[in-house]
Amino acid sequence: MTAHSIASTWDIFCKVVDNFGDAGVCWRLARILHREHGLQVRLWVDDLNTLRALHPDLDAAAPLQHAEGITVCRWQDVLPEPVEATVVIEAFGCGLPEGYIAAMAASARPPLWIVLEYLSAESWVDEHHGLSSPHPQLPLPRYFFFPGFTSATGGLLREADLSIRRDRFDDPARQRFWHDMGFDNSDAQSLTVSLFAYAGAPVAGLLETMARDAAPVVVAVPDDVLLSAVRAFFGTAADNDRGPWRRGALEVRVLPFLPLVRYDELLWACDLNFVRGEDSFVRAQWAARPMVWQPYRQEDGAHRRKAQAFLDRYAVGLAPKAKGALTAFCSCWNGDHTDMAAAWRALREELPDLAGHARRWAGDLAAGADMAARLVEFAGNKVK
Ligand code: TRH
Repeated sequence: MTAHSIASTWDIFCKVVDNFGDAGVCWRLARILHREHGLQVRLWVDDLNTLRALHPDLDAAAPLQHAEGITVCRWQDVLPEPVEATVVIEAFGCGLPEGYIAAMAASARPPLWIVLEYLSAESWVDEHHGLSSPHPQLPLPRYFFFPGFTSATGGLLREADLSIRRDRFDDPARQRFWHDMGFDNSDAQSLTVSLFAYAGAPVAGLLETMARDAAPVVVAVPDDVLLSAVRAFFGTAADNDRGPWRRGALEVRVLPFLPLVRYDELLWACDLNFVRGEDSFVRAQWAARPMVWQPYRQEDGAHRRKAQAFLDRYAVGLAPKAKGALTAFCSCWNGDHTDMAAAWRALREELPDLAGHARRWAGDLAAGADMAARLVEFAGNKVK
């Protein structure tokens, strides 16, 4: 029996801790499982407003609705019985409802319980991916599933047609994108940058540096937490002031928070992408453009180890100068208080090399199976 036929109904549980990443990853996973693997997927989310920001067709008040073939349920309304799923995904260790766990245990064929973990490039992930962690009291099989960058991990989420869509995104498509956003396409001399980051990022320093650049820089900022720092930089406090703002070589454009599918287009339309967290970080890699990552900040400093582990992997094959420029800029962006102007100059100089490298990196990563395919295979091997 194939994984496909045995694991046909999946429940995904998602709690939005903060921001968009939890919902983004779960929605993307649900979509791929349904579209590419023919699975019936129910996505339980505790915060439909956040999911709606990514997929605006959703009704944030509906207890149950269907979108793109996925059944989307408000977690508060969860009905524990009967448990029909063959596989249950607990995203990012969010826990499952007690009643649901009891119903799983009471089922004649309890579903396979998979805890989907956060992405990390650290080497320990290879050993932890796929480990069993049975429920301490109940007879329920449970496994850890770690996304990652090697063949020993769960891989990265990627739609089957993503590379083709990216490669078809040519100049006219780019112009249409900017036009749809209400802007003329920036001229060919401008460096176009998307800027998605957490509120603590050294935005003022970056914008000041870009304003002094020798060539024009166009920065697109999504309508999110960075906007108040950007407004402050341009000396405007009004929430309804949406620019565009100019200073020196710099032009800043405010973009609406885009639906998930259009966010890819923004990444493809830019020469350099600043991304954060998990899902935008992965999308920027598939975009095959130079990128600067700001990991989600963790109290114990784990984000620094994550950033280092990623750079260690990513920079393999980069010329020493480009590697040095990328490493120095990333640590400056992530708060090491070094000279932003010098770091930016070096990064800017190395962008052609970094662009070639980003393309190779995306190609190498895409040679492996994507996360949803690995998950389906994993489940197929466990559900007998
Ligand atoms: O929003 P995030 O900071 O999410 C974070 C991380 O996932 C982090 O690991 C987790 O611990 C924390 O949430 C709770 O960054 P991330 O992961 O990049 O998610 C952003 C999502 O928003 C991603 O799916 C892309 C999407 N997006 C759009 O759809 N449109 C937009 O305009 C933008 C800027 C983003």
